[in-house]
Amino acid sequence: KRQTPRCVWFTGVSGAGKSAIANLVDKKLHALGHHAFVLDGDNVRHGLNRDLGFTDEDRVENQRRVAEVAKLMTDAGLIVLVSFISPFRAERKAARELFAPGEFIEVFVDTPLDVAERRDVKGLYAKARRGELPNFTGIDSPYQAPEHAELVLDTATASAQALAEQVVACLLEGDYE
Ligand code: GGZ
Repeated sequence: KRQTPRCVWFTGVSGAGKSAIANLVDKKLHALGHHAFVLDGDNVRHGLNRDLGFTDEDRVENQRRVAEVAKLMTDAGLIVLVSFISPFRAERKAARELFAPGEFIEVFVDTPLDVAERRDVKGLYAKARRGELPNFTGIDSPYQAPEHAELVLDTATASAQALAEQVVACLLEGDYE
């Protein structure tokens, strides 16, 4: 079985469900014998990018480094699952341009801001509303939704499991022909 290296780039607001879906995709890929890896804030922002915060400038640099790491990982043959808010269109485009056509799959985890804020699993939106978390995405920092994502996941109508299946099907398309 041949594995096609790919960069699957999840984007969406805080609490959209990006990491939950990325981790399910990771599990499913491993079960199918593929070698995948999740890059997210938990394993990047505490180490490689611990000098970066949430100003526009720092987010741009965060995206740039993550894209370069993802490129190295696909060069090593992996399927990389990138899970960051990545709020800026220009930086997502710059990431895409590092990869060969078809290698980069942008996945918009399309949870409306009001839904994410109502869930507020980590209480971060409430904090941001109180002014305790400056530059919070959707509150006082922009989120630019993708216009040409390969996949748009509607988290209102499908379970994380079903959405993860959809991602796996999309990214393995052609691999078993
Ligand atoms: C947005 C913030 C902020 C601010 C801390 N704005 O829901 P989470 O907690 O686990 O995911 C969010 C994460 C966003 O980091 P990213 O590296 O994905 O952002 S970006 O791609 O824009 O660089 C949230 C937490 O960090 N967090 N402060 N001000 N999210």
